[in-house]
Amino acid sequence: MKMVFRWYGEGNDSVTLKQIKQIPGVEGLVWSLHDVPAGEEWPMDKILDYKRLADEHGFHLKVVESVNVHEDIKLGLPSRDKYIENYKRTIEKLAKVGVKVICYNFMPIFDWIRTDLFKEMEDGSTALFFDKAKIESMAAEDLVRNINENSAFTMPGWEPERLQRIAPLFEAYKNVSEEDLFNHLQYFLEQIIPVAEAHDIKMAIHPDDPPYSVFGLPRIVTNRDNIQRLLGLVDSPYNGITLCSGSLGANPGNDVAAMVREFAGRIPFAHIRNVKVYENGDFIETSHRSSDGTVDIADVVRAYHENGYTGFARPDHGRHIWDEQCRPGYGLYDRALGIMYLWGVWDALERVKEGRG
Ligand code: CS2
Ligand code: MN
Repeated sequence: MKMVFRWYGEGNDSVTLKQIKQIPGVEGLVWSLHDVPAGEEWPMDKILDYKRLADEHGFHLKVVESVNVHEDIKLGLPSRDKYIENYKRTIEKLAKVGVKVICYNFMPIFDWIRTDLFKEMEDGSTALFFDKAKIESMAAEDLVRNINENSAFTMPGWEPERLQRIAPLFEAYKNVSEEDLFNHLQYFLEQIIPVAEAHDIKMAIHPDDPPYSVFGLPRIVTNRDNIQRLLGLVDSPYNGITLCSGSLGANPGNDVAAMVREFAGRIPFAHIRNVKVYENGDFIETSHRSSDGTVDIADVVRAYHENGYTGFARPDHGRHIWDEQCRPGYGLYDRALGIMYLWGVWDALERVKEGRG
């Protein structure tokens, strides 16, 4: 398990590289060019600037999250081909700075969806929260406003400029079924995977968050059967998944540890975090500890360990604790605590394996 940490870039993150350097075992940054709109080719000079900065602090840049997929590709429009070409050029450029994994998602319009960015928990910390009934009765426009008014940072997937004209986007998806979305993903993968393979970069699709349809939009990266299907669309080790325990775990019907055991060879990137799901379908992001949430994180780590996992892993979202002012879900403290929990479980399993348990 190779530990990495998501960083949004200078001026775009409350956490500093110096702080990340002090978290045990973190070797690389999970990065992106957040100011390049989805569909555009990434400029080489900006990639090289990032590389210089990472080198100065002794971090590698092997994991990108995300190179976002243009909406026309997900919609299967004729204009998709030019965006796919741009995607290929970006892959070629990323190979030049040593990138090995590209995380992306195939969610229509939005990325993750939550109703509250800073929901107060019993212990006074705050965390990302999803109120199912509220979502079901809410207009998408109101949610966009709510999200953007409550965060000091622009969040990927919630860019106000892009979502200003949300009605035509919804209109465009009106007749797109899950089956169509699978076909559009297949078209994309058939073109992208050979390029990824030639440059030794693994593509790793992120599950939908939450893993079911919201606002009537189709969502396909939601459960074991669909993951198995998408891995078969192009059956190559370069067509992989970012197994996000928190996203998939928001549906208690998903057995995350079992998915790790089944798909281990196709998981170049692991997102490990916990989530507590309530009976009414609401959920809140908790600490990583198994007993704090619905996902048995210790067992998830055990599943990776059993498979001799050598891929990349990061703590995913964290709570906001100790009064930290940060990007929702991306503070320093709780993610650092999460890393130490992951190492604790991992190291204990290593001792047992070596017969020193
Ligand atoms: C997710 C996504 O893991 C996460 O933070 O909430 O934002 C994820 O980064 C993207 O869906 C990956 O493309
Ligand atoms: Mn994730």
